[in-house]
Amino acid sequence: MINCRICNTNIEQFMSFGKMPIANGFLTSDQIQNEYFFELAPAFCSNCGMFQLIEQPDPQKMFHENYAFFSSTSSYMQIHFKNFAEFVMKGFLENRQDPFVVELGSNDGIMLHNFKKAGFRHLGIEPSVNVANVARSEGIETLSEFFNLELADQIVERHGQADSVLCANVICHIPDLNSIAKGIKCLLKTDGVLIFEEPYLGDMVMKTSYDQIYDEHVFIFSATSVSRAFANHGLELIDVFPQKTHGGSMRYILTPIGTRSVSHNVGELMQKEQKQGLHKIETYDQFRQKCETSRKNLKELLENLKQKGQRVVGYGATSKSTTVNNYCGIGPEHVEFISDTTPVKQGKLTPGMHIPVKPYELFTNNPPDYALLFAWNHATEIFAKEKSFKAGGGKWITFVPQVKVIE
Ligand code: DWN
Repeated sequence: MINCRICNTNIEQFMSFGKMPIANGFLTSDQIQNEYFFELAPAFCSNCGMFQLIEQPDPQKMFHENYAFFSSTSSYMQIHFKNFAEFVMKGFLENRQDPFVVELGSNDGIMLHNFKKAGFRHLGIEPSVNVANVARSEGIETLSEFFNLELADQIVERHGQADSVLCANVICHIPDLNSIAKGIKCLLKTDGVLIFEEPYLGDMVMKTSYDQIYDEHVFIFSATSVSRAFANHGLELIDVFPQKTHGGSMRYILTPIGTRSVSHNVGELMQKEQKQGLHKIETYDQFRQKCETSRKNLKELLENLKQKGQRVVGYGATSKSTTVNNYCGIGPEHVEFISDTTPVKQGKLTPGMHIPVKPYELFTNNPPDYALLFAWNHATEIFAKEKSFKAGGGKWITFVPQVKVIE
């Protein structure tokens, strides 16, 4: 039993995915003996509605100078962040005097570069130095530090308060959400706006996309949990916009309480969450059963293909695939290698199960019989790019929402 990270109520894990390594901890063979593992176990707090991990490794173990995920590897995500930036500029920054935008977890500058191009004052906060350096090389102002109240004070002193604080796939990574919310409240102008988007609990439960659960994602949010967590710090959820990215995300808009009217979208989404049963612990028991079924089906499918001598290659060495491979027990005996376009992942082994990660060219030069789509959230972009794989008789395997071979 532990206490909820938000409201301190006693909570218990409803399942365990077992011992897990760092999701982005791609490694060389000489690092295997010192590989770090922790127990990946989620819990749901029925008091404040927060879905969370019982244990999360230290941030320095996950985000550092060798961080392996670069947002700009997906061309679809580049378009998404251009649209996100325009949504903010048009909807919240027009007619403001020299507005200042801060992005927490700005990665390689995929979103901020749009603000820079449009001449906005901007600042990115990105603790992983290697990805931050990519942004800096493009002239995007970036600090490599972990965001907290102290840093918020320093930013305000140096640049003044922000008109807009933005985050994408970041807030759900930070365990001390209460402290982050305090920092954001301090950083934001009284008429400023906090906008962030994250994988959505409703989608994860509906699609059994349990691979959203890994070390970095200490929370999986819903409108209900976001609204309650930020209200404690004087920030009000005033609007929500569903997003297709990362397999189903939600964009949340928050402002200091009472400064803007609340859209009907918020109440409607919360009602939908009740109907889906996101507030009930039984929902998570059913989710656990579906995860177990998914694991059984995927393992059986891969064992069958192995017996038939079929070649299976993974597509996209995602963070999410670390959960799938370690939970299901999928190793190099099932998946020959995983193809990935990210140079720092290539030539390494996947965390925990040690499947080799190889350059994309090895996939195209010698296509397998089956490609296991770990980057299922980028399926539209990938299927458009890989028409010749299918035309040549190659088949895709997916596991979200169900394990199946796409004929
Ligand atoms: O929250 C997070 C999300 C936003 O991004 C982070 N904690 C880490 C990361 O999670 P992920 O690794 O599961 O994200 P992706 O975007 O699903 O990763 C896609 C992977 O697939 C990358 O390594 C790039 C690779 N890829 C590829 O090889 N060919 C991607 C595409 C689109 C491709 O065509």
